[in-house]
Amino acid sequence: MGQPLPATVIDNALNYAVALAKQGTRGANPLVGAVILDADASTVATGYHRGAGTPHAEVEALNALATKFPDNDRPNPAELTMVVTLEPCNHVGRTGPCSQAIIDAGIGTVIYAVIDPDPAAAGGADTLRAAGVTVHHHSTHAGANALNERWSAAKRNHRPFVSVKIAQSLDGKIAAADGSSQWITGDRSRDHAHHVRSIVDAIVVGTGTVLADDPALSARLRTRGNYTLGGEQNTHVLADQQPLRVIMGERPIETTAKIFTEPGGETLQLNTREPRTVLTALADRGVEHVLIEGGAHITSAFLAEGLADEIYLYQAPLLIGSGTDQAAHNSIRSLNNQSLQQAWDTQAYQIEDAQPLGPDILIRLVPKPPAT
Ligand code: AOF
Ligand code: ZN
Repeated sequence: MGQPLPATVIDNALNYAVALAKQGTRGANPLVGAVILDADASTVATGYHRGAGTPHAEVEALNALATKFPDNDRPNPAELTMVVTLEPCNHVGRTGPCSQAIIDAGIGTVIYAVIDPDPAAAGGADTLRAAGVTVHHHSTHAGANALNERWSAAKRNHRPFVSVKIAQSLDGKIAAADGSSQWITGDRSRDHAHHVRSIVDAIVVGTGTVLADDPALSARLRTRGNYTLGGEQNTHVLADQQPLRVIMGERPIETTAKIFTEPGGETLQLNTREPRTVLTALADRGVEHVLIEGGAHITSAFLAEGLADEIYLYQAPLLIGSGTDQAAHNSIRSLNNQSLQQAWDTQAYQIEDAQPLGPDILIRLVPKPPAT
């Protein structure tokens, strides 16, 4: 084995791996990037995890390595170092385990930045060491540590990762004074939203939305593939898997509602309006990723409790205005911030990505981490 790589080389490789990771889709799984370096510290292969249900970053990087070099001209794997933002997993989930794939490939050294917080997947570093791989935990990379803070917190707190969808007019309305709400955003936005439905485990709405809109809450993709969920084209679709349909709230819903009669996932009514109670109940059922689809009171309740891990904001180029009730049909209600300072302290977000969708624009936001 050669000399250990200098810390600056590892930091640079992790910078690259973090940038790659950000091209993935947030959700049930963390964002993960992997870079393979040769003995001269040159990058020979890279990979990142696109999202739950797709190969892990390490496997993508190993596949890229195998593709790049013909069998008879492959670098000695014992001299290669894999630098990865997250500890390689040790379990068979939807895929995996990465620890075994790395051992099978004969990689000599693995450097990882963050310990896997998921008890089901943890332990990869020990498995690698036991198989004779040199393993270092490089814990000081700020970018890698920040990458999945929200996902890690969700895992630690036994709750699903929470995505919130808001489709609104320029003036932040989700319906007009007469109650009409279909349609504010265009076809491309609605297709995209169906794609998001296809990658989550559950969709949550309030009884008010069911009574007002009578949604089917299924994932219906008119066009498949070519959707940008992360930074680049991400074509994975968990197509045949329909999300669980969850109604929260106590108002009775007729059995003739589309949520019960239209094809889709199982429908569950939880007689509570408390976001944490709903999330715990869903985690107990194995739900790892939920999409909150409104209405305004439900969305606001999740936002108010700091439970939105990411927001999909579909913004239409339309001014709706209001009737006599200025606050009617606002996309967000009842956050009760009394000052701008309080809003900045509790409800500040940062843009991860923005893309035009026909006449609309989709903005993906994540909570701004508290200043350190
Ligand atoms: C890795 N590399 O790129 C990712 C990891 O259901 P699975 O098979 O996709 O496993 C999901 C779990 O694996 C997830 O909760 C997290 O602990 C880990 N994610 N691990 O080695 C990756 N995405
Ligand atoms: Zn893995």
